[in-house]
Amino acid sequence: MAEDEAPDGIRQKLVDTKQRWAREGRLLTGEHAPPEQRLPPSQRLVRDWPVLDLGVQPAVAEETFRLDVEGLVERPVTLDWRWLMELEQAERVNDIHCVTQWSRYDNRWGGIAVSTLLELVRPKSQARFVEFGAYDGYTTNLSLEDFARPENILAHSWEGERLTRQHGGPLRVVVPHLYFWKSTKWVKRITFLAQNKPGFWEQRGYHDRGDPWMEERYG
Ligand SMILES: Nc1nc2c(c(=O)[nH]1)N[C@H]1C(S)=C(S)[C@@H](COP(=O)(O)O)O[C@H]1N2
Ligand SMILES: [Mo]
Repeated sequence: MAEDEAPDGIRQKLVDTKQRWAREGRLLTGEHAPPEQRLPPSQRLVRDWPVLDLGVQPAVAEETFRLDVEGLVERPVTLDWRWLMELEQAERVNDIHCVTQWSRYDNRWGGIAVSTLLELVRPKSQARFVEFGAYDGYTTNLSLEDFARPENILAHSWEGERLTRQHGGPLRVVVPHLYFWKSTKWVKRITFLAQNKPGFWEQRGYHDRGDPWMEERYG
């Protein structure tokens, strides 16, 4: 698949709309807010949990699930479900901020802390960026610094239950300090890189970093 080609089966109309928003700078107020302000600018609080994806929700059974962690690491691994469950289990409670302007407070995640994954694979000193791949063909990118934050988790559970397929189960990434498009559902691959590699939305006009308090929606 070519780098900027869309994955199969996605809802192109939905992608076109969001891409147009980026071009037009929709939803932007130009406000900034200090991180102490819990609700970032132009966000509204919701109590339900909206589902957002490209229109494909891949069914991945725990038995066939594999996560490849590769690239500039001392120890590349392919984690199967059993291995994941043998790693130290962690919990994190944090807020979600989606670029489509909803935020949701106090989500309790269970899974493997990103710090645990980093200890296992040991990124080489040249590794400065991370690219994520998913079972639906989605990709996104982070700096290693943003990925290594202590609140980040590879989540298999939410509020004590297994994460549902619609929210990215069996395993998703959760990076709460950035807009939620940076949090890959149905994660399949984590690649450590020396250079930045923009992902699906980043190639379509969305910001490279996506800090909600700086309103880094588009870029
Ligand atoms: N694999 C994959 N991950 C993804 C997406 C996607 O389409 N595919 N959408 C992103 C976007 S834009 C958002 S807002 C969140 C939505 O997660 P949720 O459906 O659990 O709320 O997932 C992010 N991760
Ligand atoms: Mo989103």
